[in-house]
Amino acid sequence: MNFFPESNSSIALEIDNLFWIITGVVGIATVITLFLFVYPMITRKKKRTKIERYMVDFTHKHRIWLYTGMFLLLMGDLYILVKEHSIWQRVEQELPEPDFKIAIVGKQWMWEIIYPGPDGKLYTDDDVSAINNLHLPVNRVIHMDLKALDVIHSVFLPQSRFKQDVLPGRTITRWIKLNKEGKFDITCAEICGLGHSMMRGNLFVESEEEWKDSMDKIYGIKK
Ligand SMILES: [Cu+2]
Repeated sequence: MNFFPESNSSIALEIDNLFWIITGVVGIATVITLFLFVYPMITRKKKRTKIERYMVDFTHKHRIWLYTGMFLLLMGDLYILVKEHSIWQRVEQELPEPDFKIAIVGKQWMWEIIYPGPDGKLYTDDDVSAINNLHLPVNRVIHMDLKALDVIHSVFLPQSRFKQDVLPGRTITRWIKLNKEGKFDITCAEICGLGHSMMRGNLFVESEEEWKDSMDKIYGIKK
């Protein structure tokens, strides 16, 4: 059984593994926490005076369990931190040299994709924009300048395990490398108004030739 949607990016499998690690650690932490609550309750002194009923009556044994439990919870947290660090470092902190650069602007209620135009440079006069359809080449490092025009949106590429909130007035540059050709989803993961559910786009991951053809069409170049 597949719990996740199919994956198409270089980091997807690691993110999925991280999901299971966190789910496992948090699951164990839940059991430990419940035990620490319930165990002192069922093993406490049965006959208590009125004052004792309002007191925490930890015995030495309870205390040992409590400290052991707290230690295990702390170790669980540290384990998650260690496991996620290298992925997070690569995904969020590093920006490998790009092969291609685009911008995505979220607005009520669509995604505007800005392509650099035939000169290959973003933010020049020949930039071309398209709505909701993003064409990218497979196995290339892509830089995406992510922005919002009006309210907070969130660029979510479920199959790429990529999600980034976008805020008006800010440009956030992230990178992605896609490793499977096909048609995938772009959605908004932040409630952004009445038309939020209409903010669906398509991500087309294409081979080098197909992608060049798509770009020529977008740029209106006739062959
Ligand atoms: Cu939105």
